[in-house]
Amino acid sequence: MQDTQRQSESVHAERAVLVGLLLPGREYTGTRYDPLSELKGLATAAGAEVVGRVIQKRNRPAPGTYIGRGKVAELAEYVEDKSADVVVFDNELTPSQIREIEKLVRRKVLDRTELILDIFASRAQTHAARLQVELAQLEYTAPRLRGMWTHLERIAGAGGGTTAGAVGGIGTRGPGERQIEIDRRIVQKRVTLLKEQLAKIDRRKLREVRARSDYFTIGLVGYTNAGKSTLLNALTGAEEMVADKLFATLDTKTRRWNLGEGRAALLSDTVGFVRDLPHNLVASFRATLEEAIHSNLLLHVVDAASHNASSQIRAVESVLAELGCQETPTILVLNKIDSITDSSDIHLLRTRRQDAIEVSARTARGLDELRERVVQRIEERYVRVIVDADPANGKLLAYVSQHGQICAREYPDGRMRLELRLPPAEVPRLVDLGGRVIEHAQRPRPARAG
Ligand SMILES: Nc1nc2c(ncn2[C@@H]2O[C@H](COP(=O)(O)OP(=O)(O)OP(=O)(O)O)[C@@H](O)[C@H]2O)c(=O)[nH]1
Ligand SMILES: [Mg+2]
Repeated sequence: MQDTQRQSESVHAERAVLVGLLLPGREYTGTRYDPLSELKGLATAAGAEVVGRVIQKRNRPAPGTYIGRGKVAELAEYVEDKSADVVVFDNELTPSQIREIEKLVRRKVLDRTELILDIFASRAQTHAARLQVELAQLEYTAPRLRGMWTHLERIAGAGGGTTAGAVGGIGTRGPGERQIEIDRRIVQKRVTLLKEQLAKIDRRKLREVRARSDYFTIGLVGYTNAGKSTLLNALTGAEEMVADKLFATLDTKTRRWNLGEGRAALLSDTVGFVRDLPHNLVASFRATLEEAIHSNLLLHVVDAASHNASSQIRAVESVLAELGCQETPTILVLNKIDSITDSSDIHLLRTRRQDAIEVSARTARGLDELRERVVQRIEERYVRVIVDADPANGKLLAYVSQHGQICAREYPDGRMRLELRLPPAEVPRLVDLGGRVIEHAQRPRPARAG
């Protein structure tokens, strides 16, 4: 019934059993009601059919088999019973744990990181995204390559025509099949090549992002499926792909957002975050996340209808910290306010995060208020200045682009006149650099609805 080579155009619906370990005090972190609900979402996103689940409580992970030998024996029977093809663990496993569990369960075993990498591999559309995913997969898998060899051989042999014999399917997309034939040195070469190519893309991306410094830039960040793309569309009239699936967006899109009164900002969509986002993936996706890293302001979009909103917020905040964005001003945007239920986390968040703003990207509720809040943030940080300078004064221009935004540029009588938004503290520097300040609003104007 199963072929050993996966057809690239078909997503094989493998039968998956999910396994979670509940450690003391860590019970139900991530998911208050169902500790495996997110893993289920991930497995489904990868194209698998979830046919069963096993949860084990232990004081600490067992070094050899993670959930303990006795439990693995039970798992082996359970998996047989359910005719499952693959077992997915809700955490990272060491290569030796994977080998050991596979030996006992006689099925392909994946950990959470491999599953996430696999979804990314199936979603990557552009050249850059493909390179990024391939690098992350190679880096995660290369140290396990030996395990990979024996494991694929063993599984292919051991299965003997049963469903367990399938090689391919989830966890083997992208460079997986290729690795069977090649040796570690070739992988290393490929990793080096990919890194070079990605570094080039990174540099190009950085130039692009820097070139936008005339504008105030805003990054949409948030957990996957929170509604970032929907919000981008609602605010800017764009038509980004929106889908009720995890990681619908892998490439950043930037659109102009009209804030009223002639003001505009650039709004960028980003890849969704997830709890324990694999480190390699964060590193590989730096170019994509560059928009967020260099934004003047972040909108942290939350699915407030979810009962996991609080833990998703924490997960996103930790990825932002990893990217070095802790200092970037952020507005917490509680989205999907149109579909909250009794179990939604919003009730808790309303008291804990009073700075947050409630919106519905779907019904447009709260979007005017969001825009006002953004305008207010911009005006709090920046004053409006009109400055006159020599058109050849490159130093002043460079300084201004780095520290503020140029809103308008005119050339009356061979001079250059700039309308700027600049942090108040930077204004004296304009004079030092040879500019003549014509107009300078001392105090930020109160925000008005645009
Ligand atoms: N009820 C409701 N659903 C929404 C709202 N905003 C977005 N959605 C739905 O949530 C799902 C995910 O929306 P996306 O905009 O694709 O989410 P995203 O954050 O871009 O997701 P990724 O790109 O996968 O990280 C879609 O089914 C949207 O229709 C909202 O305000 N209310
Ligand atoms: Mg999206």
